[in-house]
Amino acid sequence: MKVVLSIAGLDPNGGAGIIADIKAFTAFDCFATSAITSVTFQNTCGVFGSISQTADSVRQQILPIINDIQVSAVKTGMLPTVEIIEEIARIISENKLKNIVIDPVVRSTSGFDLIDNIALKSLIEKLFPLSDIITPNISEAERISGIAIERESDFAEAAKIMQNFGAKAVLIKGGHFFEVKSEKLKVKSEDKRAVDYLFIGNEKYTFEAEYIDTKSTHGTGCTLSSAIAANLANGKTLIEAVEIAKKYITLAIRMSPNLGKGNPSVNHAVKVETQI
Ligand code: PXL
Repeated sequence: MKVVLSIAGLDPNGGAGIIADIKAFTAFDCFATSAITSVTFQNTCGVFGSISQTADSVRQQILPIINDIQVSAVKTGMLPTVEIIEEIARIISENKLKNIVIDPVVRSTSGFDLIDNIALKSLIEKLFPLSDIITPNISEAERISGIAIERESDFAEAAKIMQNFGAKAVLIKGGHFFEVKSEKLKVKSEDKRAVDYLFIGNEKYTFEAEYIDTKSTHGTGCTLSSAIAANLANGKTLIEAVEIAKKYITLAIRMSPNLGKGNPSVNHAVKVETQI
């Protein structure tokens, strides 16, 4: 059984952050381990605050795990401070950890800043060069690259900038893009597609799925990046891992238990076929 480590924030409401990651790892038969970077206070209606851990606390959570068992993949989520980011970069390098999935979490759907600008700069400089893949959504890709993503060619331009920051591969989750674009073009709801673009070197791979018209999307980003990490741990190639993770997140959204008055969480426990 492969071990995956999530280094992320705690969303006690169970939809995003570490709890989402643990459930996603488990859905792919991986053994979940975790280190908490921040305790957030939230429900499906919003994020009301957070208290960050120190770099020392994060290190003291991670080292006993990696000194004891072999970790096959690492996923990072909410990394709120420069000191935590620098510590994680040091731990990844010194211990030669493999299959590094960086979800550059910037802001919650409800508009709460999960990282400040100085920490984001450090995340780009210190962690992108250590990553096997980064998984920004459109607004994260725009903030990191400085490119306004308004048409399809903008994805490649933004990805190139992020690759130049050191990311080996870039997955830009474009579901929102088609939502916005289709508003403008007045595309019927059933014609919308949820499209993600993966850039590796000069190659672009497109992953399409049905667009599910729902507000039950809390935890989508965390869950997708964790599914990629779990599949890398299980020996899938990056392209296979993204393809399986995309199928999984589509089903997880469709099967949401619809709990809560705001944006209900996805259902991380769904199972998908992993034979490609
Ligand atoms: O989806 C981004 C995210 C990541 N990590 C934690 C969060 C959120 C959004 O709310 O709370 C802990």
